[in-house]
Amino acid sequence: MKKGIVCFCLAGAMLLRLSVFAQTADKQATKETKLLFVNLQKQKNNGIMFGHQDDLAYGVGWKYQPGRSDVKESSEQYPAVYGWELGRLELDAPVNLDGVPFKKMKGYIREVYKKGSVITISWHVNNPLTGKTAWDPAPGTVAAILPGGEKNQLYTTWLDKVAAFMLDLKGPKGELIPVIFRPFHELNGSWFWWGKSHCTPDQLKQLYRFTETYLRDKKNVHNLLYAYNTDRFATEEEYLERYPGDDFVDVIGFDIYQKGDILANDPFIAETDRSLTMLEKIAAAKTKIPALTEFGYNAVPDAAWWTNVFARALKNHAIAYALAWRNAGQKSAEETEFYVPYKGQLSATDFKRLALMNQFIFENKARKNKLYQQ
Ligand code: BMA
Repeated sequence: MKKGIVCFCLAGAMLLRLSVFAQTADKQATKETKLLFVNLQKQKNNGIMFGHQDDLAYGVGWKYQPGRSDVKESSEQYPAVYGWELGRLELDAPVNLDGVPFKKMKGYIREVYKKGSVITISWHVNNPLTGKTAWDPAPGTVAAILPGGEKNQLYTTWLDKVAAFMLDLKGPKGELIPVIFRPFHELNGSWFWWGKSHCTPDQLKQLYRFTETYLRDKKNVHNLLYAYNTDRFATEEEYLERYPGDDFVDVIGFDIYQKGDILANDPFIAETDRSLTMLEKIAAAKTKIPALTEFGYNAVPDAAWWTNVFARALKNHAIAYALAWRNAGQKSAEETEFYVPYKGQLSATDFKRLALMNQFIFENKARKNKLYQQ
């Protein structure tokens, strides 16, 4: 090949790489954050990373025992994605709304980053207008925290705490650890104060943009990828109704849970499959990363659910990851909550089969993908 052509090709390749880099919502994102974005885009075609909320902190029947993980104990492998939750950080509480100490959480985050796994963080933020929980849908809350609103100042002090948390996450070389931040999740439902019935699409978009701009430009937080995420949805229009814009989003996803007995298997497969098809179409058009941001079937009461239902629902899809919700265990005399099997649970053998499928990526394979490197 002639020298001129070589130069031309090299310049082209560099431009192409830069243009891919430029797609993170935060144009000043750290090198590792931009690399995570680019690498997740590529990796989604080679398997779906399996994730679990609060995985290392507790499981069914245990809490804070080093090395333990229900995913590891039932499948023999650790997850590739770890979900954590900031609710109550805004109140300066030492533990989050599910009792996880923020100090321990930071330790787990540093530990899994070193192993090459991915971190995503949600925020069931209290209602800034009433001081009650995220599930207090007092009318006018979103309007009250937008600029000019009576609680805007309070809300920014809460964002200061989120910023301090994110900026305290550092890797071995002092580099900031990239996090997929997922605020205002399930925003087309009406159970949270930022939900559909409690604000207009425009107000939600403004809230999302304000939050991101504040963290990025006022607080200099540059280690975040932003995840926009709905609950179940029926059409692309519904999905995008409250989308804050391509310049504010890196990951797009939705949350879906199977409910009822195993007769609900087929509808769950069909709906998940259909929704993922819509999600991938939107992600491709916008060059965003598609992910299943939360899923689960509480107490997994079907021995073959993992390979027969979950793997089938995701079979024709190229998404970056799927995050199972938390293994809270026995919450009260009447209520148990867990979404991945513990050792010996009814679906554990089948879950182990899932962890061996090429379709899924657990910690060992994720490490080889070197998601934070060029
Ligand atoms: C919900 C439940 C709650 C928990 C909340 C925030 O879905 O698991 O018990 O407090 O998520 O993590």
